Amino acid sequence: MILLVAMKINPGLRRRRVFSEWIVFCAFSVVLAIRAYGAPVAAPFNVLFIAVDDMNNNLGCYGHEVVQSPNIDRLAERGVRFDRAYCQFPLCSPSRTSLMTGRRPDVTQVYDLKKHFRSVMPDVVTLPQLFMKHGYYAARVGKIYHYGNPGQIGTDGLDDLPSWNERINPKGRDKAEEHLITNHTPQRGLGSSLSLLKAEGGDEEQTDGIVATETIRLIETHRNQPFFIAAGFYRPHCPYVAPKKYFDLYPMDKVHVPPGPWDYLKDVPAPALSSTKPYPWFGATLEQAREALQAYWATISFVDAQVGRLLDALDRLNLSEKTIVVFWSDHGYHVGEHGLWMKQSEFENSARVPLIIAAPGRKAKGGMSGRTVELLDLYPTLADLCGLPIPDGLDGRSLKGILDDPGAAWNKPAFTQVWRGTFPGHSVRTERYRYIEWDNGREGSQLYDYATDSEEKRNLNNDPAYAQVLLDLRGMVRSHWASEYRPARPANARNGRTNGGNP
Ligand SMILES: [Ca+2]
Repeated sequence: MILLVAMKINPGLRRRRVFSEWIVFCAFSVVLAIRAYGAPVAAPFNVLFIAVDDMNNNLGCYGHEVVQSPNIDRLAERGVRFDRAYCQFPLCSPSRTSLMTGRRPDVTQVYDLKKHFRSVMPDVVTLPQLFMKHGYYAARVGKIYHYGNPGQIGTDGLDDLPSWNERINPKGRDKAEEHLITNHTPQRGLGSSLSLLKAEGGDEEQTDGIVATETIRLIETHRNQPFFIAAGFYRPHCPYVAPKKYFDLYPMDKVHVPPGPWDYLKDVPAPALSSTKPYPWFGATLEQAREALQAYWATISFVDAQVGRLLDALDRLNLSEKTIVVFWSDHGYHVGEHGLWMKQSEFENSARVPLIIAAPGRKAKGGMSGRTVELLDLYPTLADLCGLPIPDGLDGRSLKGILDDPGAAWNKPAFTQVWRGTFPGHSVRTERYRYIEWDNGREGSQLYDYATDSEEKRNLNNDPAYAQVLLDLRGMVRSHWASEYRPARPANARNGRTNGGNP
């Protein structure tokens, strides 16, 4: 108004001068507003935190030629797909605890499926708890912390009450129809079996369909306040139960399990393979293993469809530009490689996880990063992206720079550990190599060069050409675990049981 009056009084005033005076006027007004009302605050981002259980990288966006995952692929197009993302311990509870507290397993001392981190760290502030402390609504639907799967579906599992404002435990017809499941490994319980069901009925009757439905309901209800909402899916964890139509995506002539022989494994120390007993594939036949793989892929596509429902809901509610979406699996999953099935190995297919972050406002869209990142990096990353203070004591590092430039400099390798009864297995992954040692080397070691051996068929630990590489990597493992990450002895070390259960 003032400028319009000025132009009327002096029609010859130059346009540039009007513009500069307008800028001064706006700046002055902002200063007055700040003095009157305090600093302006940008609308905070929401977080949609999507967890899947036991999903490996058999996904379209990771280059798999058979598996159909159009919705997870769609999410990857919106953000960054991490090609070398690793869990800290390839078992449910230790991995999820590490991620949710931002601490390594030797800090949380959770190595099994029973111990709760609050018994060791009673006052630790978990990731959703941090968001709650800063005014967010935090809720989970389904499995975020450990949860016996399928045994504890419908309960709170090994949850952490201080982490949430609200929590929902779906239970679908898959629980009521467990008696219909075919178990190819009848000596094993459903939670660690090669078992499957081509289910009748629609997606929304299944537990994971209800996870999506309830998550969407929470988003709708809380869309006008900052939220951290976690959707924890139970599949593709066994038993591999999905509606029939998802099995039809994978005709058996497309389903192939590595048939062996595994002569190259004579150079591998025994603990490297002891996660699968009886060996191979828990004693299933080749045909049974193929059926299990078909079913595993069917459950991936089923979960993918539920992820699509969540993304559609964000679009419908105009929340996609205000909501950071994270997609992660708690660890990888063997489907026959090296004769192994499931997790708890230190090979790539057990330690590696799918990880996608789509963050509005970051520059990289549809990019792939080859940097070695860890699930425990998620805690500082989400705090950083949302402008929350990052607590002291976290072991991860923010990935924000990689979300702008997937090739950004990065010098942090990924560390993964397991237990074998009375001794640990420690490993480090760089962008080219993995080194593993069992009981600090007393039970053997492994070295792989992924530039020349992507399938881990040549253990190079005795190859003179790699002597210096081995020394360097061994030094990284030993310095990492020599000080603050000195391993505690797991409670079950005495009886030698670290496998099995319902991870
Ligand atoms: Ca798991």
